[in-house]
Amino acid sequence: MQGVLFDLDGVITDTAKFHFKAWSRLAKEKLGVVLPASFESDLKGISRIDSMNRILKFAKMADKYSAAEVDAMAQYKNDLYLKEIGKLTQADILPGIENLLDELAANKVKLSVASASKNAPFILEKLGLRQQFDAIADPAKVAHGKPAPDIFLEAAAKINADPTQCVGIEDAKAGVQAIKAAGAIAVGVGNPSDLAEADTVVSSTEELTYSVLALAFQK
Ligand code: G16
Ligand code: MG
Repeated sequence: MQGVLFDLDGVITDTAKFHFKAWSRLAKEKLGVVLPASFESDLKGISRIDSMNRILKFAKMADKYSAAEVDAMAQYKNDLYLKEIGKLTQADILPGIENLLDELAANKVKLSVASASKNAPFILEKLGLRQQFDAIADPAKVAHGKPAPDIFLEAAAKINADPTQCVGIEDAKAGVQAIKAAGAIAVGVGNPSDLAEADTVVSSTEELTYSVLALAFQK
């Protein structure tokens, strides 16, 4: 196992609730619609602009706005979101993650972030974890979002690792598909029926240990 490629939202910290709060406010204020609760999980791992387009489709306003107007709405959502994540601290790191990062570093495994979020460096800084990672893949530099493999391939390349020698960790179905498409070993966090394509599934981040990842890798 040369490297571990981490999803951020749902694996390192839970930002989905803040994304949902910001999207809900945008949808209400600018589009006059209430987003159903299912959008919180449906938008996991989906890029900002793709999320915006899904919301416009839900509001039946897909063709109503120009590209510049859609961008401005996505920017408004991001401003709301930034206010929320500005409050993150070390206490918001999901259980077991700090221990896992220490164990991996002690075993000389390189650590890279494969998040769809352009805010990943800021979030890691707020959590006090920025220095623990060897690299953060830039989602602005990849052509296709999850479930395409691009962000995981970029995350592996940034630590000079062969993707087939890496384990990827994801909480979203599209993310697990992206890991598999990149040729890496997929460890899912969550419900096994949602993440059936993963090589190994654990129910919570607390169960993520070096030995669980090493076993998944050897499978
Ligand atoms: C995260 C979230 C998505 C969000 C995306 C882009 O993905 O799960 O809901 O839309 O990032 O975020 P931003 O607007 O901050 O660029 P991941 O890949 O970390 O699970
Ligand atoms: Mg995620």
